[in-house]
Amino acid sequence: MKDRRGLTLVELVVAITIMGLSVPVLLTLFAFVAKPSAQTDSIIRCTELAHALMDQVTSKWYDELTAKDVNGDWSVIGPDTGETGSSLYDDVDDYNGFSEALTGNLAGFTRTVVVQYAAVSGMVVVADTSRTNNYKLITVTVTGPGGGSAQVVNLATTANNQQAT
Ligand SMILES: [Ca+2]
Repeated sequence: MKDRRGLTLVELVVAITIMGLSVPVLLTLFAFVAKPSAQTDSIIRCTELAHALMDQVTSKWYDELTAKDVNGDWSVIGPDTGETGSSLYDDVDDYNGFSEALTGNLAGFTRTVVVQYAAVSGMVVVADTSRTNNYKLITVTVTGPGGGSAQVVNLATTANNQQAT
């Protein structure tokens, strides 16, 4: 015959005590598991924001000059005269030193850009101060809340001067 009696008070107190002790441990474990997920989300968002800015930068001309000057140089890296904001930038190196802290639902994300002339030798790209090079190395870095960050690197060439602004 089956025993159909319920829990005794002692059994109930023991069960509540065990649950009381285990719930904080489970919550701590959940927070430990959830944290990498939040960081992963932040990294994904950083990567999206970096690519979006890189697309904006590489949509511009290779250089302010349409051809090298009489010395065989392209223009100096950085915004040109009168280009006081990114809405006025018309070539990729104007973005060198660009930095913005995003607002609204993207508050906490910061994007920065470094542009430098580069030399290409085989499969190796290195920064180079010579303005005669036909390559500019663009590095977009995004940091976000929760420890996320992403960096996207691209190489602009004189082919960018074939694009419309
Ligand atoms: Ca410019």
